[in-house]
Amino acid sequence: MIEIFGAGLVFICDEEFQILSNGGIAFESSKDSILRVGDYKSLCAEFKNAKKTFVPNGILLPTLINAHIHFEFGGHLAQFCYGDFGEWLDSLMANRDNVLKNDDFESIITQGIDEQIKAGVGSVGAISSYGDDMEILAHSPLRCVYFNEAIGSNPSAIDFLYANVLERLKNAKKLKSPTFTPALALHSPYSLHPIMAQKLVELCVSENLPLSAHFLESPQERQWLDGQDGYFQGFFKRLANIDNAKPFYTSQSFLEMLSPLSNALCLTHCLQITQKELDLCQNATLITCPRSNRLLNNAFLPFEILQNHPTAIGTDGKSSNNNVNLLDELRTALYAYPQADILELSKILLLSATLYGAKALGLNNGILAQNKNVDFAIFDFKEPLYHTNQTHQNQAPLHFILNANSPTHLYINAKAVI
Ligand code: MCF
Ligand code: FE
Repeated sequence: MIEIFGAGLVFICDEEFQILSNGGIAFESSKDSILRVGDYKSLCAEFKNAKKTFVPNGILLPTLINAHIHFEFGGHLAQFCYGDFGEWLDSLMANRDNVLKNDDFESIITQGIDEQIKAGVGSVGAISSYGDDMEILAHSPLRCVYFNEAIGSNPSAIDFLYANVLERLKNAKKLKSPTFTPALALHSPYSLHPIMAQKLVELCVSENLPLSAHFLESPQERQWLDGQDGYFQGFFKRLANIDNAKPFYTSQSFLEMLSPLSNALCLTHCLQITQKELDLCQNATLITCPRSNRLLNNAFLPFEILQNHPTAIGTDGKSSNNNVNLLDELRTALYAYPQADILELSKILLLSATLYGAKALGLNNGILAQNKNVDFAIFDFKEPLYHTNQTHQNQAPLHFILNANSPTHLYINAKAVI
């Protein structure tokens, strides 16, 4: 049977941010491929026997994509220190076990998943440091790119840590499905031995796995990679009793190591990135996590970068946020760039949560178009959001970010989740 869903406004989420009035999508029940996108009445005429749903005041758009989230830290409330990256990392190292060692671990992960679905998120880039959230995510309705994170700088522990990440990847591969993609993450240039990093990059190239890394997040990281001193000098002394530790990479050599990757490479945060470095990572999609960046580093990704380089958006984990609601994240971002035209910014942000999220994670969704996955949401409002400004531009993208709360319909993988 063919199903048609339509709404008063449809956000296609292509580069031009096309908006259809009274548009819709058609697909075959349980087949994860959009048949047609277009005018609702024309679709109904074409597929006469289809099952039809139309939401007059609704907005139909691709399910949102939370491109960077750590579900494992969902139990965190207020044990980590905010306002300075070094203080945050010290507090995380000191309290990590308490936060992770939670009797109710399973329900914490489930709550994080529910929070995604309730905010209209259909796909996530889940960074996992330990692997304990793997099964729950693989069996959840979410479409998940599951990044098994590698971390470790001490040469004597590398063999163990490398074997551990490979083991987690092997387990993730057993769970592979249309909605669960095994992948790898390199935690960051400051925390990862280059021998292990190099091997993992080669694995990603040969097996075509998505790769994610935290990159140039803090002034401390910049000072370490370029100046070889500052906070991380003390960090390695305290952590491993190393005198005169040296960074493993320069920012440039880290990017050069990633240059063979062509498929789904994401670099998260990048608050300190320069134009020269951006030129070196044309193969990557950036991911910004505005609230995490404000809390740990007192900064937002510069607007010029958001505007000129494809950038996805994520909530990061509760380890650096008050919740993992992507709509709240978009609202914060809307207020973070007062210099930008607010309607243009709204469109850029919605694309960061759809089109560019899909690019970052290597997914076949994030846009409403023929042959894309049947991943869509409808949000209903008590009145139409259509409103034009003096230049006759539809302000619905802005009003959507301000007012969207929870979808009335949510389909992932052609299945109704809400
Ligand atoms: O994205 C934020 C800030 N930057 C780095 N790491 C993390 C973030 N949120 C959680 N983390 C985790 C990371 O996955 O914190 C630990 C790792 O498990 C840091 S250990 C040096
Ligand atoms: Fe993170």
